[in-house]
Amino acid sequence: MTGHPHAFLRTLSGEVLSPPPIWFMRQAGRYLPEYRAVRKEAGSFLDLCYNPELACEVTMQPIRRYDLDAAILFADILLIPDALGLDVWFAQGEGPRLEPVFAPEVLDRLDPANIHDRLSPIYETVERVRSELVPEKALIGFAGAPWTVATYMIAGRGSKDPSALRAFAYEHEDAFNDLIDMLVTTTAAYLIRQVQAGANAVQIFDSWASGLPEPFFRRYCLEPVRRIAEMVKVVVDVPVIAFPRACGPLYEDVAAEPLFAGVSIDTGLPWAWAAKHLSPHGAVQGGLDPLLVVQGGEPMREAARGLLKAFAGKPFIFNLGHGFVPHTPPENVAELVSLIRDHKG
Ligand code: 1CP
Repeated sequence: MTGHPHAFLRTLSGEVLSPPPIWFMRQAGRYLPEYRAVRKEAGSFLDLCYNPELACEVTMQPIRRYDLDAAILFADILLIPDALGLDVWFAQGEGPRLEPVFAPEVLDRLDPANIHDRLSPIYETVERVRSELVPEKALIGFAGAPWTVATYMIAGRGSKDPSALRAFAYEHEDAFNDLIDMLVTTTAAYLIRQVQAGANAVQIFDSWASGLPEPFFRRYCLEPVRRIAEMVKVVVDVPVIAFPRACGPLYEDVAAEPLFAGVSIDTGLPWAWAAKHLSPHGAVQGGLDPLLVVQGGEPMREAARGLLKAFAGKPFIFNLGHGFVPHTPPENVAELVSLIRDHKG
């Protein structure tokens, strides 16, 4: 069964739809056999990101399989450091690696002036996807939030212990502020180009926004993302979704920011709290534990029904609290989608 036309964008403008629109973080990726086949053909992960034909193909795969309401551009948050001139590579089975910014001097080498030279294939992917996708479905552009991208740049990889990164920010405050500013400007320019190429909304992923002191969160997570939204909206008129993963009660301040049409909630945020404190400010997206989809069966169905109930009567976009993991069975995803589509609320 298909969803409502334009359901994703309508929900972001405050409309309440039942069933709600559906898309999933990491809906394209290793859990799909058709993705693994294209990934093999492409060579490295970065080769895939920078190949418009193949990146368009993997963006479309989950739409064809599940008839979701929105496609998300296939790319990665680390393309910005790559375009700035930092060495970025993806070690097989180990996740991303970057040349670490161990000293502020490394930042002097970065070149924000020419990022579009490197990123132009991404804009071509957006154009291709937009022309393949039916008009009733949305295309989501995205980028990483400055804080999250900075954590990878400083640590040289995904970081289990973000305290070392705060130490860098405190110790080299001027250099760190310059880095955040550079990421704000380049990310806004990157998102504007994605929208001009055909993206209908943008999401900003702040995956490492948890566990920060409140003033630090406001200064380095909320404020830079707010500035990006402001810069984007001066040029193009699209809804912006913020995903400050696991920031707890600070979600309320993020949701209250009028520049964000919606917020994406993580796996740990209580749904009743979110419905009460976030929904009055706009659309809420997300929430389902991606590991329940690995498991499937009644626990998955029960959680999905609970999530629909928690946000009944509110503008809500069905999604996960974080991305699918590689061992997710695709048939569980199919079952989840049909359960939501058949829901009468
Ligand atoms: O081997 C492979 O094929 C690479 C696996 C993979 C994929 C499929 C990576 C490496 N990135 C992606 C695509 C990707 N990354 C998308 C595409 C669209 C979709 O959702 O379908 C998006 C939106 C991202 C965003 C991204 N990359 C984030 C933010 C969301 C999140 O998961 O928190 C982050 C933190 C990254 C960094 C990154 N890139 C790849 C991996 C495995 C990671 C995370 C590693 C870590 O936990 O540190």
